Amino acid sequence: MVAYGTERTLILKSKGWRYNKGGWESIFKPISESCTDTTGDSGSNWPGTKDTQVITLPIIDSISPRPPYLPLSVPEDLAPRLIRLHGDPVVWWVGQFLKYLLRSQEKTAALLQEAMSNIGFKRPIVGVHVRRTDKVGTEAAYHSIDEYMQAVNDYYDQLELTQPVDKRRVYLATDDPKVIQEAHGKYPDYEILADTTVSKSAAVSTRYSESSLNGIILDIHMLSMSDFLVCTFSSQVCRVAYEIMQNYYPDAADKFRSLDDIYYYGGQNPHNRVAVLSHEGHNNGELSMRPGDLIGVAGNHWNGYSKGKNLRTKQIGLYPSFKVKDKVEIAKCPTYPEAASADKEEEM
Ligand SMILES: Nc1nc2c(ncn2[C@@H]2O[C@H](COP(=O)(O)OP(=O)(O)OP(=O)(O)O)[C@@H](O)[C@H]2O)c(=O)[nH]1
Ligand SMILES: [Mg+2]
Repeated sequence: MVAYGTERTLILKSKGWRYNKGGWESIFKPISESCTDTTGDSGSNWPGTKDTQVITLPIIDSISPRPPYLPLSVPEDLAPRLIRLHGDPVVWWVGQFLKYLLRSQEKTAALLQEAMSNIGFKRPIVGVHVRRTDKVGTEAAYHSIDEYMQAVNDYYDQLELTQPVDKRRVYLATDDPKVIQEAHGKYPDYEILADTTVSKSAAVSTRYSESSLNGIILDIHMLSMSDFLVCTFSSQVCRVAYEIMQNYYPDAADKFRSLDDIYYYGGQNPHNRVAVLSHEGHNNGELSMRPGDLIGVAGNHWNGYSKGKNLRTKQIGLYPSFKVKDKVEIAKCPTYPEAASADKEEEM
């Protein structure tokens, strides 16, 4: 996104990465075929100047100063159409970058193809991601398999109102193989597709190996190909599947149920909502607001209430989720007219 915002070429320094020493190109197509070298006449750390040839960018959390086009922003030229057509424009926008970045090398494409047919991937299917091991108790709370399956059940109950469902099918991805065993035992009426070998290899002690990397790539692919996602958005694994999913539908903003966080982009700029209806807090821990107030997002309790901070009054509290709408952040970006005219020529 910074490359897009500054009209620069992105060079990804991925050699020696913990998940794959060989680097990005052993799995995905290179980001550029021709511009791969970071040597140049001048270089500096972000932000540099317009004339600096090579700029080194840290991870998103450390980028300072913060350019306006970092997530959750969408580019100004696309914003009006995106806001009209998509339930969460920024997720679509992030998905566009993933669509380009995650172009598989032939070997990777073959792996995905083969795994899908081997496991019998078939619709309808709900992708369930159960994140355990290092995550639970440190970065996220524990959720039982029953909570996930309740959400799966709700999805299929609703689907059955509009079409017959031959089989309630689930693709289960998890870093804990015990979850697969438990799900098979407790939910015999469901067709549960899962790969215990992949799950075993996701153990913290083996996850930084080649076969485990293939496993997580596979799981994310299957999750993204599902009709609906049930997971915890506190995990990047499910958020990235949700982002990729946006490439397969005009608007897949509502095709998920998260048991914890709302969608976020790790390291994002502040996320605000705008009050559309007023609310009186009445001293019961609820937030007071007037239409037009900006509400800083603190989370959704998924019971009709969300938590936030009224940026006008500084009050923090719960408010009925339906009384606000998302504030879509819009950033000025280059519009790449030369790319649009190249498209036209191709069409002719
Ligand atoms: N195969 C597989 N591996 C998983 C799954 N969930 C988690 N993992 C493993 O756990 C790792 C989690 O990634 P981290 O390195 O912690 O990356 P992160 O971006 O912090 O992701 P989260 O911790 O999930 O938010 C993945 O890369 C996998 O190795 C899963 O459903 N299937
Ligand atoms: Mg992690």
